[in-house]
Amino acid sequence: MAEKVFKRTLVTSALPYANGDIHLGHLAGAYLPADMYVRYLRLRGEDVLYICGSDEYGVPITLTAEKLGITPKELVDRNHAAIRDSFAGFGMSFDNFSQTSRAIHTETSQEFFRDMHTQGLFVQKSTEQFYSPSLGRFLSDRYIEGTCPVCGHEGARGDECEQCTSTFNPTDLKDPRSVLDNKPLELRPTTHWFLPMGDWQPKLEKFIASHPEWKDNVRQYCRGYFEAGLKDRAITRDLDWGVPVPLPDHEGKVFYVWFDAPIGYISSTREWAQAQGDPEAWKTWWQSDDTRLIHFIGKDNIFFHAMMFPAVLMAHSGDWVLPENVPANEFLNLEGQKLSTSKGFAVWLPEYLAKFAADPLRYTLARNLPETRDMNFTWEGFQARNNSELGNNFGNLINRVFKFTGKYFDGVVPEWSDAMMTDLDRKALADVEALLEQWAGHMERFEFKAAVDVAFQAGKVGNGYFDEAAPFTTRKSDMARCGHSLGVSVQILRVLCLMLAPVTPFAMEKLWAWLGMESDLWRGGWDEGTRSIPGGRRLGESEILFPRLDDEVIQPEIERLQGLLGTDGQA
Ligand code: B3M
Ligand code: ZN
Repeated sequence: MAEKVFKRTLVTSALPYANGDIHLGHLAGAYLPADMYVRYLRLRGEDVLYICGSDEYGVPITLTAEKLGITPKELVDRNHAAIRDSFAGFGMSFDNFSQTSRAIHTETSQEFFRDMHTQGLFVQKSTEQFYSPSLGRFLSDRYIEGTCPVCGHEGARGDECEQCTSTFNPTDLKDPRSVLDNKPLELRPTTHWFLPMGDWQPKLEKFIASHPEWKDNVRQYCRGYFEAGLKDRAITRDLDWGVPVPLPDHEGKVFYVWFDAPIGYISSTREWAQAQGDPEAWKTWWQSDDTRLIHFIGKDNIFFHAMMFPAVLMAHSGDWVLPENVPANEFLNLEGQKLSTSKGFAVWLPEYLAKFAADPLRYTLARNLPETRDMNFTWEGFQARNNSELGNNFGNLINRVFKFTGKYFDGVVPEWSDAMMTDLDRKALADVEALLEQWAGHMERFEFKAAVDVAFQAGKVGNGYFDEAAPFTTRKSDMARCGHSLGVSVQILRVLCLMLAPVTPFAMEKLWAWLGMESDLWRGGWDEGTRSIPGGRRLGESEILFPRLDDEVIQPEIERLQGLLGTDGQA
């Protein structure tokens, strides 16, 4: 079969839940890899749109708002602004970052419901739902805890068991109680709309089978669900905070967040189109078969992105773009422990950014991405990556080349030429070119950790070359040779700049400018970046790109986290 040709790529990152700040676990899962990918595509001059927004409905929001004595809307607006700002500080380059509590999302998600409802694709069922007499409300899945009906694990949450990964209906739980007050729950009748996922199973199986290139973890998850058989999924809830179900006699009923949230990608694209002054432009991204849609998510969101949302897109009338890939990451641990937001055992992005630059964190996380298994972040590792990799490998090379050129060649790229090439020069240039190609292959295949490793190797090649060509020695004996070696070194920096741009964009935008590049790095900078920089070009004034991080600034961070561990060493 001929490979499909795509004209544009629509990238999404899971909509962060607007119930608190972003932490490192989020970043390593659905955000940094997506941003690196998007930046890579922009570098290559591809047509790409990067869409996100905050996910603002659901019970946790109402509970937090109640605790703070504000309305849910006030809470999500506040959290949305904070999340948006810290993402910006981290260098997330969304084209649009919306909110699911905006009118455009109400409209879009209700339209989806209406379309599917009119086609008769939902079923209505009277069910018994857990009601908390002590709290006076129906409780959603995540506030229900009990004993797993499959493996007997006592802390099973709502509709799935962490221990054995089974999913079920909360009513299957034994000894159900509320996680809010630990009080028992009772079943009360209520009526809801369901999406009969089983009806879509054959199509979904075919769809997933047509993507053998998807990551193993994602395919395995899907297989597990298929084997168990897809069940009806409730898409409405008894709540007052959510998108109202657009049917008569449905007061007090809203969409289940996982029905409306993925549609948020579409609402956010519509909002983007309106801001472009071309309100219909979103259709090119969602309704033409030459769009490549990529959802970046954490592993806990696989079901919704690989099955439920595709089923919704298949079900809605007309042709919609289905995800071409769903690169889901595993989890990031912290100092060898599971993150726990409730216990504060996490590193929050705003706090991080108040003290440190974004690039070293992006780099460290990229080196530790949980692509195929859970990974670990430690502050000591962060310090080491910053000092010995960003600082000593990359920063040092960049610094040496610029300082040397500044001091001995008046900041102008010295003349260098084919005629003067030695084996050493040729090999260094060929090596970085080959690494650049490898790097691009990894980026295309969502292998970001491997890509950054290749960039690191290229830095080593550059340093090795500089040491061996030794312009600091030839300066005294052969100025032409010295200049030539620097000219070659400048080419290595140019290639390094491309490879590091998606991971450390703040520093590389500076380097790009210092190298005197004329094009916009993020609009096809690749073209200029893969052409030689000629002798005679004036370079910019460089500065230290990756300052050292000393123990004084790292130690307090380690201590703060240790202080949160119990005497048993657990968070
Ligand atoms: N809000 C992620 C989460 O909080 C969830 C993602 C929605 S993506 C449409 O687990
Ligand atoms: Zn279980």
